[in-house]
Amino acid sequence: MKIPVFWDEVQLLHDPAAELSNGRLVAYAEKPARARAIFDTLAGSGLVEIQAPGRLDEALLHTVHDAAYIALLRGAWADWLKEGCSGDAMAGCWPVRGQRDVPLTRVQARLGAACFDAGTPITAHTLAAAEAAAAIGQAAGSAVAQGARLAFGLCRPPGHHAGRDYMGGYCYFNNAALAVEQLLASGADRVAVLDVDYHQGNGTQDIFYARPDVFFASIHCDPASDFPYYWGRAEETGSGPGLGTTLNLPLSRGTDWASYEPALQAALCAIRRFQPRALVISYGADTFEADPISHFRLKTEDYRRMGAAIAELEFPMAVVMEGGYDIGALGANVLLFLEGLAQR
Ligand code: Q9C
Ligand code: ZN
Repeated sequence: MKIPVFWDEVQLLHDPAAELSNGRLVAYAEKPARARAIFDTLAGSGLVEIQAPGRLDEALLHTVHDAAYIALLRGAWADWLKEGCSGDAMAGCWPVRGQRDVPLTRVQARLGAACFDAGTPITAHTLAAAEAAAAIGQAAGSAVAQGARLAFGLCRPPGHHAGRDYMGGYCYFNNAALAVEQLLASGADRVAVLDVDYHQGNGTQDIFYARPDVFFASIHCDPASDFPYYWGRAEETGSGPGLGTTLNLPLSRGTDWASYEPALQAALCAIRRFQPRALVISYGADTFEADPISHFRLKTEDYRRMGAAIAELEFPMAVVMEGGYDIGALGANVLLFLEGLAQR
C-alpha cells in the first residue's frame, strides 16, 4: 500500500527575501527548495502516491483561526501596497504584553499585533501558499478519517508556531490543527498530536491548551536557549478542562539519538494512556545534526528509528511537515521517517 502524500505546487510561490537572525537580516531559511527537495525524493521513491488536496473548508479554517486574523492575512498584501510600502509585508513595531487594546488601522500595526517575531513576511503569493498548506493539513486528516493508516501532508509554509490569531516562526495557518479538527469533525472523540520539530509547537499548544479532547506532546530544544523562547517549559501542562493534556519535553542543545529516544518513549507512553482515535504528527527534520538553524545531533538513520518507534502505537496517523532546513539531507530525512512509520 502506497502512502498518500498531499501536495500543491502553489506552495512553492511563497518566497520571502529575509528574516531577522541574531541581529542581522539574513536570507529566509524556509525556502521553496525545501519542499521541492522533499517532493522529488518522495516522488522518486515508489513508496508514495501523490495526491492533490481537496478545497480548503472555510468553516474548518474558522474553527482553528480567528475570523479577524484570517481577514488580516487575506488583505495584508493589498493593504501593504495601498499604504505605499515596498518589500515584503511585515511589522517593524509590536505591542508589549499587558497593553490596553487599541483600534489599529495601518496594516503595519495590525501585523505587529498578530505576530511574535519577524519570521512571517507576506509576499504577493503567501496567502495562496498558506491556504494550500492548510488544505493539505485538512486533506491528511481527512484521509485518516476515511481509513488510511498513514497519510503525509507535504505542507509549506509550516504551521505549528501559528496560534488562533497570530503567526510566527515561518507559520501562518496551523496545518496540524486543521488535521486535528478535521478528524474531530469526522467523528473521532479524542485526537493526540506529537510534535517532534526542533522548536516547540507553541501555536498548536495554545490552540488546544484548554481542550480535554486533544492531547499535545512536544519534544523540542529547551526554550531557555532556543526559539520560541516564551513557550515550551515542562511546567506548561494545559489549563481548565485541558489540564494534563499538554506535555512538554524540553531537551538541551547537543541532544543525539541516545538522549532523544527516552523522551520519545515518554511521549509515546503518555499518548497511549490518552487512548486517542488518531495521531497527528508535526514532523520537523530540523533536529538533524547539520541543520543550519538548530542544535540537535540526530542522523539520517535516526529518523527511521523515530518512525519505527512511533509506529508501535496502534493508532492511524496523519503526518504534517513542519521545519527542517538542511536541504541536501531533507528528502532522505523525510523518506526514512515515513519508511519507519510504514513498517507495521
Ligand atoms: N537564528 C520552524 O521550524 N528563527 N520554525 C530562529 C535562527 C525562527 C522555526 C532564528 C525559527 C522558526 C517551523
Ligand atoms: Zn522547527
